[in-house]
Amino acid sequence: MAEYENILVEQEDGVAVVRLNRPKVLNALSGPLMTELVDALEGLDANRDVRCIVLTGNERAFAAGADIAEMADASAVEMMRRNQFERWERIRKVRTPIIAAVSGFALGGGCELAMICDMIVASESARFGQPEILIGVIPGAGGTQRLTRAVGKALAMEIVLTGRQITAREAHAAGLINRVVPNELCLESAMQLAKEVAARPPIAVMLGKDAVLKAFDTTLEAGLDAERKNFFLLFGTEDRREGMQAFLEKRPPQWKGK
Ligand code: CO8
Repeated sequence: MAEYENILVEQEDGVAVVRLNRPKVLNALSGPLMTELVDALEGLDANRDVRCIVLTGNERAFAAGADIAEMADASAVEMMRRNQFERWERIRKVRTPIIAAVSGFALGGGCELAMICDMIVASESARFGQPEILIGVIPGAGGTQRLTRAVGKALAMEIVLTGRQITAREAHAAGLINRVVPNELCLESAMQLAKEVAARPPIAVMLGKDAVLKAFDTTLEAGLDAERKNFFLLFGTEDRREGMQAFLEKRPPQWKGK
């Protein structure tokens, strides 16, 4: 596996754990960190032994946003030239499910990174927010869109326009995250969920993720059309035959990923 400076990558039973690792700056998402993250995620996505990915930080921070030091003197043209959002588009195209395990701060780009994941498990200590307004900008990596779709206009508007952080419980009540767990169980709980996903037939998992994401990208008609095509496609897999046969024979299925 590649050697990285800003992230750590491990693998265990079909689940890969990617840990953001710039603790001194609360995992601020610098250009080099994002480059490594995209490289790692794409590598894991291409690895058939990896069925689910957990993305995490440390106890104090998942990530406190883009690296402000990197942007402080940048002009509009310079920011445009950096084309940093191309990396975010590449994360969006990862087909393997990604679960964020969030403790501490998930702010700005950190909140956006959690939201680009497919599920979020959070510690009681987690704080979500889009504080860009407090430094004179607005979210730039999908925050105004994904947050609004997840929690609705009223709360999204408040978070984006005031910069207020919300607690894990508030995020859970608003539908932003899957579950809130005691601090010490966050990674374990995300791993448990990841192992459950990893134990399911992989092609169906991939096409299920693809279809759910279509609900964000398209009209209902186009989304239903995509869902149906994925559904039909699964009838071409060996795992589909095995799943139904195993049910009828009252035995556990053996998935092959074919
Ligand atoms: N960028 C750079 N350094 C950071 C960042 C950051 N986002 N966040 C924290 N740090 C650094 C601090 O400067 C400090 O460094 P040092 O020890 O050298 O002074 C260290 O991390 C610890 O931070 P604090 O001392 O501030 O810790 P506190 O516990 O007092 O406060 C907070 C924690 C509240 C999280 C505070 O650090 C903070 O407000 N951070 C900034 C949060 C923020 O504004 N995030 C949004 C940034 S803009 C953005 O994300 C736009 C995204 C668009 C696209 C993304 C592209 C990647």
